[in-house]
This record gives sequence, structure tokens and C-alpha cells, in this order.
Amino acid sequence: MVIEDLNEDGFAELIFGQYRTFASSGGVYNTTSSISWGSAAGFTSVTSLPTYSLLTILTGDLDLDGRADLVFPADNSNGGYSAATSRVYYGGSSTPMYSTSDVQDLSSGGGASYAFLVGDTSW
Ligand SMILES: [Ca+2]
Ligand SMILES: [Ca+2]
Repeated sequence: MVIEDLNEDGFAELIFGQYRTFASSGGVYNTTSSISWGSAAGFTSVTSLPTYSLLTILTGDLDLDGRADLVFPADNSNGGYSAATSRVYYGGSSTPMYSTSDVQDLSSGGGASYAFLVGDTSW
């Protein structure tokens, strides 16, 4: 989980992610992460985002447009480690700030894509 004021309104958001969920056939690595939006009344709205087997959650303004972007590095997916997809959600100016209409998938493989995102070239 990460706590950050993504939309810079003075109220912190809670960003939750999960590595996998359980199913009768075993673990499912295509998961859902969520943002609970902070407000004066508390956490009153949630944005759900499709993600994969999260290793961590990173935030930063990757495209330098002044809005926070979210990076969800993955090491697996339902297709296996070699098909793992790390996902970037770019922050937009409308509500919800994050959606699948402005997303970038990095499908270079789980360990490799995670290493790329954290700057480790030894993988
Ligand atoms: Ca906020
Ligand atoms: Ca941005």
C-alpha cells in the first residue's frame, strides 16, 4: 500500500495492490488494485484498476505533465512469468484521474520489467 496525495487537493489517497487472488483452480495473477480517494468527509470514493501480481507500487510524474502517474511492476500474470505485464497508469485531468484509457503495458517479462523500472540492469 502507498499513501500519497495524488490529485494534490490536500487529502491523502490510499493506493492498494495485491499480488494474487485465490480461485478454485489456484492463484490468479490478473488482479485489481484500487485507490481510495481522500476528502474532508474521509475516503468516500474508490477507483478500481486492473493490474498484475504486484511487487510494489511506485508513483512519479513520468510524462512531466504535472500529474502523478502510477507504476505497478509485476512478476507474473495468468500467462506465467514470461508473460508478466507491468502497468503504468498516467494521471489525467478528468475524473477518475486514472483509467484504462490512459495506460501503458510493459510486457518484457516479469523480472526484467521490474528491474527496468527500478533501474537495476543486472537482471
Ligand atoms: Ca488527494
Ligand atoms: Ca504525469
